[in-house]
Amino acid sequence: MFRRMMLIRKAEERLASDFKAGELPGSVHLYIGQEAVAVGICAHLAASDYITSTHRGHGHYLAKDGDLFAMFAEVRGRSSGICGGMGGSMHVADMSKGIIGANGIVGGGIGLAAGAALAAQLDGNGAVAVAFFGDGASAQGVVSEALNISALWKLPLILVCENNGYSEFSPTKAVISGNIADRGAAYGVPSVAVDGNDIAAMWQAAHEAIDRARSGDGPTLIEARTYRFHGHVEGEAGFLKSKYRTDEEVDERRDADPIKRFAAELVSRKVLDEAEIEEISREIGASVDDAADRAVNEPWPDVSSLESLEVR
Ligand SMILES: Cc1ncc(C[n+]2csc(CCOP(=O)(O)OP(=O)(O)O)c2C)c(N)n1
Repeated sequence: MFRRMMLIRKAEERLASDFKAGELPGSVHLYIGQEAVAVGICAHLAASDYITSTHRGHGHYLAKDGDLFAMFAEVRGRSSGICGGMGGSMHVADMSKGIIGANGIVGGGIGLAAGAALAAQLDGNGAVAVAFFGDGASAQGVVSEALNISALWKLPLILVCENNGYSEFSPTKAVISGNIADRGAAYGVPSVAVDGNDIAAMWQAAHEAIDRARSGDGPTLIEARTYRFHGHVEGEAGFLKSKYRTDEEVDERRDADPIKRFAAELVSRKVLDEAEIEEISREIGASVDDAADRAVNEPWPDVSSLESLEVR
């Protein structure tokens, strides 16, 4: 899990620098700071399980074993991208691994995950579906609909709300009433608020929820409280007239960086020492750079491929 979190961090740091260099078409929303959520959940999932994601989807994709090179190629819009270069950053998907897709429509993945959970139930194959969504998306009506129908039909669905404190440039408290985790109770859905920067807590909450879903006991709502260290979207400083959060706030929250915390825990339990952590970081950084560099010179898609586009 530590390696997977590090992979997401390094991949996104590379995307940040490629974006800054003006090399990436379209907008890029980074997941840096939220890695423990995707990894803690996906550690329990097989390729036959489903996830749906958001506009901030690289972390979910990589946590569910999405191919690194195909992601970089996709973000660059190249034909070897995971969606043939036609989806870009906000639509990374790989059906063969149950990654039903990132989604530019806020809340757009929630109904899809409920549908995948129904399909899994009908197939009787023990698969589960996880919908990742943000605190802003929690105000979308589809959350209520998914809670209702999944509770009624005992669908193997796990709703994971990543409350990172902001919906675009609005603080959560300005747009969301009450506690998100409390909303499940109205539908009889077991719900829990978790420290989303604590990998052990995330793993445990996921274990319980996924076990419940696989046992036929229905859905769970997990509110993972976390924080994003980057902007809502890369390059936002260039168009925002004023700041919506202070540098001091971001710096303070860096103390709870999920990777730093996990590393400290591994060192204190003598699982790894500082030098080994440094080596893992270097090694993963090198493999990320290799994949990203290879994507740079990949061919653009042929326009004619638009007519036969299919997502694998
Ligand atoms: C249906 C819809 N409404 C509005 C938007 C514009 N929009 C894009 S991201 C975003 C904020 C989403 O916030 P949240 O769900 O908390 O996710 P986060 O960005 O924090 O990961 C909004 C309003 C959109 N893409 N889709």
